[in-house]
Amino acid sequence: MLTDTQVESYRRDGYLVIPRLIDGDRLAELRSLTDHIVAEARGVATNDELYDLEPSHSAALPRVRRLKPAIFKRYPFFHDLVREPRITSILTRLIGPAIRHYGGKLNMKSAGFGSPVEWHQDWAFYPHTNDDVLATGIYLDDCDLGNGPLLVLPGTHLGPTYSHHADGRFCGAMDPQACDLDFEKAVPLTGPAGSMTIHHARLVHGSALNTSNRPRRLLLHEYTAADAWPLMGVADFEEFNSRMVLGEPNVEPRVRTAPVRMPLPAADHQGSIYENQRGSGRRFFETHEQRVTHAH
Ligand SMILES: O=C(O)CCC(=O)C(=O)O
Repeated sequence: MLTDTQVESYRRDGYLVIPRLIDGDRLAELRSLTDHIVAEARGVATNDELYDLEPSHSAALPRVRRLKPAIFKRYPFFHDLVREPRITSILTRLIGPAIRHYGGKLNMKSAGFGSPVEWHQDWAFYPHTNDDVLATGIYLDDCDLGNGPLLVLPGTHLGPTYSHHADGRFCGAMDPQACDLDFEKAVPLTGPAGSMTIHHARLVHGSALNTSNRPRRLLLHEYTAADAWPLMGVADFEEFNSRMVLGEPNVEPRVRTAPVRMPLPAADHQGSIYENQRGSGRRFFETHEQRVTHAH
C-alpha cells in the first residue's frame, strides 16, 4: 500500500517509483516469457498486431522495438499481471476503487540501439471524460541512467495539453521548441528490475536511445477510473467492460474539466507511438541512425 506521503507526492509531481514490486518467480517468468516471444519474431517480416520492429530488424536478426497490446489477450501471464493485486491495490489510492485496463505494451529498448521515445503526454493519445488516468511501468531489467530510463517533467500533469500535431495531423510527439518547458529539469525514473513506475496520463515524458550494452525492457499498463470514458468513443461495449480489473462497470461517465486535444486527423503512420512519431519530422533525442552516421 502507498503511504499518505507517496499519494501527496503523486498528486503534486505526477509520478512515483515503487522499488522491487515484482520479484522472485514472477519476475523470472516475466523475463523468460518475453525472451520467448521476442525469439518468435524470427521469421516475422513486418509490423503486425503483436510486433513493432526496429528499423534495422531482419528475419535473420530479429530486433523487436515493442510488443503491442495483443500480448494482454494472447498470453494469460500478461493478462493476469494487469490484474495483480499488488499493483491494483496501489492504484485504488490514486484513481479510486473501480478501475479499467485501457491498454499497454512492452517497450524493449534493446542494448545498443533501442529507440528513443519523443516527449509526449499519453493524454494526447487517449483523452477521457476525467483525468483519473495513469500508466504503470514494470522494469524487466535494472534501469539506471545508462540504459534509457523513463524521463518525466514533474508537475506537468497540472498544466496544458500540448500540441502533438505536425503538418495538421496527429503525430504523437510534442515540439520541444514550441513549448515553454525546461527539459533539463527532467527526472529519470530508475530502479532495480521489478520496480514499478507510475505516471499520470497528462505528465510530459519520454526516453532517450539506449546506448549501453544492457537492455531496458519496460512493461507499460494503462489504467483509468471506471467512470473515465474515452472521448474517442467505445467501439465494442462488451470488450470495454471485459477490461474491468476492479469494481463494477457503469454507464455514468464522470466529467471533470481537463484540457484536451483530439488525436485527429489520425497519424500518417498508425500502429504504435514509434510509428506515429515518424510523422513528426522533429527530434529531441538522438536516434541510432544519427549516432551511427556521426560516428563515421
Ligand atoms: O519506453 C519508454 O521509455 C517510454 C514509453 C512511453 O512513454 C510510451 O510508449 O508511451
